Amino acid sequence: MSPNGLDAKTFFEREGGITYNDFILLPGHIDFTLDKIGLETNLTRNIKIKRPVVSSPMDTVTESRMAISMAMLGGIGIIHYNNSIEEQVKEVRRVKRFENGFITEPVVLSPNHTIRDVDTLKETYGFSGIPITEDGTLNSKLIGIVTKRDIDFEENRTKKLKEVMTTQLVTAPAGISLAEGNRILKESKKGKLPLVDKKGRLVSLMSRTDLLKNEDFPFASKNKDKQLLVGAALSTREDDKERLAELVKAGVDIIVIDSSQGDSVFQINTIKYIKQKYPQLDVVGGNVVTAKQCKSLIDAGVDALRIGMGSGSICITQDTLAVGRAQGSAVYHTAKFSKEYANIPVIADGGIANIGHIVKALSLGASTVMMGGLLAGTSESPGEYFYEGGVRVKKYRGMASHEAMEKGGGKRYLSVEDRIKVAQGVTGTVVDKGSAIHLVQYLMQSLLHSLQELGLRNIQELHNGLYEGTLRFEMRSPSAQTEGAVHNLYSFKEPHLGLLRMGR
Ligand code: CPR
Repeated sequence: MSPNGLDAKTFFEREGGITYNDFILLPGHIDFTLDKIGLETNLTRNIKIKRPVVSSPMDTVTESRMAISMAMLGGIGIIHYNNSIEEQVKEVRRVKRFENGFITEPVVLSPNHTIRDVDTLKETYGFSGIPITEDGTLNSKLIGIVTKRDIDFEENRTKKLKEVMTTQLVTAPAGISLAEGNRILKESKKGKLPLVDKKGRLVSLMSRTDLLKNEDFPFASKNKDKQLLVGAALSTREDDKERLAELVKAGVDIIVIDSSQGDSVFQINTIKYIKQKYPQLDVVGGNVVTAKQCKSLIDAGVDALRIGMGSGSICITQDTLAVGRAQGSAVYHTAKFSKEYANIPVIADGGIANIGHIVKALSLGASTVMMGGLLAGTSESPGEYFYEGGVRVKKYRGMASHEAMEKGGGKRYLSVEDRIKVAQGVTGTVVDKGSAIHLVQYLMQSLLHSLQELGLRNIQELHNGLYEGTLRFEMRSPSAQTEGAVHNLYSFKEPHLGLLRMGR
């Protein structure tokens, strides 16, 4: 065995069925500080993002809240399609309309609503400053605002809002910067700052309570109009052409064709259709795990490929169908082929169970990683928290679990017409992980440290090292894996989430 490990070619040609846990990267030489490291990468052939992370189109992972957080951090979220066209489009629109610090969908009332209406809203939303527009909708002329002070001591709750609202308003023109808005809010000493267009119509709102929460997001993924980037999943079914048209109208930036086995005539036809009808739209094909599958989809015109079959944490494909591939081998071979054949980036999808797996996926040639389970259970993932055995959890389920298919998720598997549906995933729970913003920031900081240990300044250098043979790999025996994990402890706390784990 070589004293300095093996180059990737030797390593992956010698062994098949390599998973992320089966290998370790050997350290490089450090001659720079952390601030010299960049994480910019190609999401697709045409779209670059500053952080190599993507949230999976699953109905317990990505709707607008997750997609907004991911894009703010420099990654991207893919909105799932286990819903109606209207619902999916609404989620895409929410991301496109989002502006940090601005409430783009404020609750609005009309002058003829009553104080009781405000009381009802307060019960549901728990806030008090409500803008009043001529007809009670957004984009109508702003004529007042009703705050707590206007209605607190009013005994007659049936009184119309026009009798109590404040009409001396401090407003600002829509389009101002966050910093400018914050300055006006502070100076005005008001709780809310309505933003209006040239005709005085309400466009959005800023809130004092959000002031402190407005963090700076220097890496945010945005298009030229400063809108956040967002992707959406699509099936290969004929009736999804209508869904596609609506998603395009809503401004979606990339389409991810969601299929467990991407190398099918259905997918090839869908890719060709999209590329011909919407040539400006980037399409991610998949999922694939072999070079041959990649070739089919690249020839059809994809702009990126999604890699993984059976490695997802909720997935039972490999046990059920005996088809798939260990994720390490899948990523290495597909990334190498796609780069050499057409310089198409690949997304390592599924099986990212810890921070190290992100580094490993990238070190095998992936340009980005897609995560489901790691992001499930954050406050931005869809679904409510509940307690299981005293632990606060959220539901996380496979898109072809029986439960998700019942809601319409059978689209991912070409078995929609089947009378008996074979599940390829399970429904489970994951622990409360707090905010995805903080979690992903932690993951990205770890990634910087990891690149530094490898002596590499960016993902491009990592890939160069991979293909030039300077990045060195070594197999981990089962006992090496035990040694590399926490061991000989009765219990311990995980560093980031602070979760108590039983020792090994
Ligand atoms: P984890 O990040 O949880 O390991 O894996 C998420 C990925 O699992 C998804 O992005 C998707 O590719 C895959 N996936 C989702 N539902 C699945 C079912 Cl039911 N079966 C197999 N794979 C699934």
